[in-house]
Order: sequence, then C-alpha cells, then structure tokens
Amino acid sequence: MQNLTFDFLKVTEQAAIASYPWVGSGDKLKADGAATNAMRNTLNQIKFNGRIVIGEGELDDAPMLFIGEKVGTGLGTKVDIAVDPIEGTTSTVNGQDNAFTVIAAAPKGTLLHAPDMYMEKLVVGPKAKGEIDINVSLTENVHKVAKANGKNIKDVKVLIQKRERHNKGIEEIRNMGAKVHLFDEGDITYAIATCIEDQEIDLFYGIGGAPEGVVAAVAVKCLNGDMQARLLPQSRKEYDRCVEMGLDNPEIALRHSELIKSDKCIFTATGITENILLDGIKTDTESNYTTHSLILNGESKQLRYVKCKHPNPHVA
Ligand code: VTB
Repeated sequence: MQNLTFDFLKVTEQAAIASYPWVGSGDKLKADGAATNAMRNTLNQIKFNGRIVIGEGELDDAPMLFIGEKVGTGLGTKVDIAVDPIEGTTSTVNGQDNAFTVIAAAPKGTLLHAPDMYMEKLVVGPKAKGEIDINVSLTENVHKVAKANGKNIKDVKVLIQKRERHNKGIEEIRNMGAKVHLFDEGDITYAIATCIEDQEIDLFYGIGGAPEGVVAAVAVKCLNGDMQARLLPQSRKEYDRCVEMGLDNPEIALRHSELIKSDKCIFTATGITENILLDGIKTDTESNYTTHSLILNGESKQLRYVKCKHPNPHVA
C-alpha cells in the first residue's frame, strides 16, 4: 500500500481542529458535522482510491462519512477505511476528557465490513497474545492473561466501560479477586492502552461500537497485541444487514485476523481533549493551535507521537 501515513495524519489533525470550537458547546450535531466535513475534505484531496467499510452510519445518516462512501481522488491504491470522526462526541461537547479524531486504513478487502452496531471486544497486549478466547468465560481469560503477564490475580487490571450492560462481567472479575477500572467514554483509547506497557493494563473487555472495534483492531495489530470480537445484532434488521454485507454468520466469534487481515495497515488519532494516550488541542493568545497525534504503522510497528503547531487555523 502506498505510504499514506502522513496524509492521514492531516485528516485527523484537520478534523480535531474543526471540532475544537465545539468543545463544551453542548451541540453534538455541530461538533460531529464539523469533524466529518473536515475529514471528508481532507481525504478527498489525497491521491488514493478509498472506501469507508465501517463507520458511523449508512447513506441516510448524512452528513456522516457513510459506509460504502468513496473517498480520495479515486486514483492510486485501493484502500479500506474505518472511521470515527469524533470518538467521544459527548465528551467533546461536555468539555470533558477523552475525545479524539481517528482513522484506520488497510488495503482493499482486508478490514471487516460491517454495519454500525454493538460489538463485544476482548483485547490484550503483546505478552498475552494468543491467550484470549471470547468463547470462554472472563474468568478463564483473566487466568490465562495473568499467567502470560506474570501476575497474581489480585494484581490483574481489567478496563471496562461504565455501562449497566457490563455489570455482570465486572462482578465476575471482581469476585475472582482481579481489579476492574471503569472508564466513562471512548473505548478505542482503552483498548489500545493494553498494548502500551507503562499503562500497566492487562485486559480490555466490553460491548461498544463496531466501528470503534475495527479501528482499535488496526491499532492493536500495529502494536503487536491481540483482539477478539463478536458482532451483537440488536434486531432482525441489524442481523439481515450484516448478512447483506457478506457476513454469513453475524454472531460468530471474530479473531483478530478477521477484523484486520493485513500488516499493511495504518492508524492515526489526534486529541481534541486530553486522554491517557494523548494531549488535547492547546491554543495560545494568537489563536494558534497545537495538536497532538499518535501514528501507528502495521509494517514498521513504529509508534510515533506528533506535535504540530498550526498558525491560527480558523483565519479565512
Ligand atoms: C461505544 C464506545 C465508544 O460510545 O460506542 C459508546 O465504543 C456508546 O455506548 O467508544 P452507549 O451506547 O452505551 O452510550 C463510545 O464510548 C464513544 O463515546
């Protein structure tokens, strides 16, 4: 795949800059619209032949970057894209931590093509690669991961989003003596954090968005971690839509290699507000913006942090 890493960096930077004025505004539609437009405009200036394979919605849900939408100039490498113009729209408009813009890409045909729906996810870092199985209990998974990471159960740290649907899982893990750390929004960040050793996280578990799951799968692949997942259709309509998109058995366990099939993948994210991996946008008295981004590459396995100053980006 042609090296689009730095082109895609501009995509998430521009989306973060465009959404920043909506931090704390309470207006989710405006924030999402600003990020989406900036992403689409920047993507369409890049010489490549892209298609959104999983994202925030379908054609009717415009102004979203919809599933099936073609992006790029149409010339050059054919690329699958998974996108979330703002991961954490609620956090953005409430002026809270944990909002960023994100995009993941891989050669055509190598990213899971699925509707925007719920997905169950299990993620670990490199040391516990090959040890997880979404078809067995959380208890069994925690035991295996503890062994792989050389930890006693009481020292195992599991990250789970604070949602009622996770209460049973939280109880199961705490009952076996391991520790559950809860977070409010943005499960991509916490899935990735399992692969960053100084975060000291052993396992990520949860039911969240499928687009966020595929984006996380790319980042986790670049960082040599492991992930398994399962789509959770909530209605007959969602089930049928999966089948239409080519998933014969929508509720089957998906191995990491079924979420992302190629090493030639890239991931970029730019902070809007701060999270455990990235700083948010900082502005100065001259309205210059400083962005903080994370770039990952599946081939080189490099992890880059990029800080960039943008002279007053909202001046016409
Ligand atoms: C999930 C999660 C995202 O929103 O989609 C969640 O994957 C929505 O969950 O990272 P609810 O339906 O329970 O609100 C995020 O946390 C993004 O904000």
